[in-house]
Amino acid sequence: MKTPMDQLVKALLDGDQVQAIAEARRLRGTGVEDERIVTEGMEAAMQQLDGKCTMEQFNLLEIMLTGRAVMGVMKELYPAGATSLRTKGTVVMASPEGDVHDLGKNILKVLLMAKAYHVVDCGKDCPTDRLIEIAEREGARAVAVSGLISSLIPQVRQIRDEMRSQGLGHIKVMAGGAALKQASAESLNVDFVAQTAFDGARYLDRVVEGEQ
Ligand code: B12
Repeated sequence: MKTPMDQLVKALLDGDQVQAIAEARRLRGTGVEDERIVTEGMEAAMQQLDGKCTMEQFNLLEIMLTGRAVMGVMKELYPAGATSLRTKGTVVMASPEGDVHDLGKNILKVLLMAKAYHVVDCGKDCPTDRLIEIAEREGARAVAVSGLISSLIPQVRQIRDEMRSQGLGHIKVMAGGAALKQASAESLNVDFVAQTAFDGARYLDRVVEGEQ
């Protein structure tokens, strides 16, 4: 028998945004935490699309419909206006140059905004220079890089050194996304590698509280 979480995954894979939102509401109603809805529902659904998005196989419509349903559920969980006026600090985020994946980054953005961070989103396919320039201009507390393409790891490794050479070593560098989360912070030359968006948010809270 299908569990309520399976029903959410199915609705997402069907690209049925209305049904997905209804399933997410139902899960919440039974006390399931948002974190589980995101990681066991949304991430799991996208994971199942893995085989449909390789160098050889590419089912764009199906992937896009699921992506749209995922963002619909995020809006339901964290509706606009949920952010408080108080801000804990600024986070500048991007997917690195050459990477057009942005669903994970967008989930992180919604989550951080709901947790009272001021987020400046440099978008996808973002050159390192631009990311650093904006981080400096915005007085960022941290930069968040979301990477899903493994060949871009060398680019990610350079971010912290570039920032240090420009006197911006006080800005934390946080990485996440399927290609980066398998690596250690040391090997990526970053301050923190997050397994999930929630993991990243908890790390930022520790930074703000002065524990990291
Ligand atoms: C959806 C998808 C696409 C969509 C992207 C739509 C979009 N707007 O993002 C489209 C169809 C455009 C696409 C394109 C391509 N894709 Co694609 N894609 C995927 C797929 C199926 C799911 C990715 C996803 O959205 N996951 C769901 C999100 C929510 O998960 P997530 O990113 O990990 O994010 C979570 C956490 O990691 C965290 N997080 C994410 N980032 C960050 C950052 C920080 C700082 C923090 C704290 C947290 C955090 O927050 C999220 C919630 O917890 C993956 C398969 C997979 N297993 O990942 C392949 C995959 C990533 N794609 C792949 C490939 C090869 C491609 C293409 C090259 C295909 C092609 N033939 O052209 C192109 C890429 C073009 C380019 N230059 O970027 C490969 C990458 C291989 C590799 N490791 O290098 C994968 C792994 C598929 C595969 N098995 O081959 N893709």
